[in-house]
Amino acid sequence: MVHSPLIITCAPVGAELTRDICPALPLSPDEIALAAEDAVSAGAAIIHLHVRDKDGNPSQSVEIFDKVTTKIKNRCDCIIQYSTGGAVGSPLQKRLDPLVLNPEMATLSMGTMNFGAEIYENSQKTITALATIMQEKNIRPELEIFDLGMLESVQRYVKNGVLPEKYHLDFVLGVPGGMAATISNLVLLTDRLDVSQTWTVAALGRFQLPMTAHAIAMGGHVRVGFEDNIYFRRGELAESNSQLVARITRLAGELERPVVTVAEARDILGLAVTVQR
Ligand code: KMH
Ligand code: ZN
Repeated sequence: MVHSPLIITCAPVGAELTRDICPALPLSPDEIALAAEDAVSAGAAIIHLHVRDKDGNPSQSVEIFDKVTTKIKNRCDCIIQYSTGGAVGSPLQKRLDPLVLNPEMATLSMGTMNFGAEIYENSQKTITALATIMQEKNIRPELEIFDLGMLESVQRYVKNGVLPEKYHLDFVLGVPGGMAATISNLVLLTDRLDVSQTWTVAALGRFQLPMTAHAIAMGGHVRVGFEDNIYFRRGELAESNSQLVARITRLAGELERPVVTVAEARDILGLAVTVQR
């Protein structure tokens, strides 16, 4: 695991944040594209993409996803991973809609949970519908695991042929209602995995830094960005998404995990290199 290449994902926007609490939050297509370019320059290979409408509200509009995707691609090469989670309460059809644009990757949340005061619905029907369309369109899913039971259910979907045998996971830790962002939880989760599977950690708030540091040491991959954490250090807001990515790149250097190129990330994740969408 030491010396193995590290994939950094940046989640620059999310669906929950507002400018009131995060003044540097990119919202317009140009702002999101610029944030993505800066994050990629700082070391990110994957951009986990949510988009906003002209009023800054979370949106699953195909037109906006298309616009932002084009703007990002005009600025840099990276793996664009669409959110199919959207905002809590987004109807299934809206969550599916952007997949018509054939992104290289998309997220797939693996179960229903309390998400703060709300319910984030991911029934078997929802998971199967999203996974099936991704399989049909050769879109690589990233399986979002918020709790242990979600990881344990992955095997059922593999057995049914709904998910591929080799998969990539994102352990999203620290959501109120999900698994806490602790080292022992991360060890519990990763102990259940076959070494052929790849995994990332996205930890919320103040847990982002220690959990990403541990993931780097454990041989996993990491996600940072405003969607999960808006602080650079205690009491100090991050100036930008790229500031958070750059810190991971520095940490990775110290821990001898070379940060991947985008081509290497495609190779590790089994993305078709010839399909440049
Ligand atoms: N906004 C959360 C309710 C994803 O992008 O796939 C869901 C989420 C997961 O952010
Ligand atoms: Zn997301």
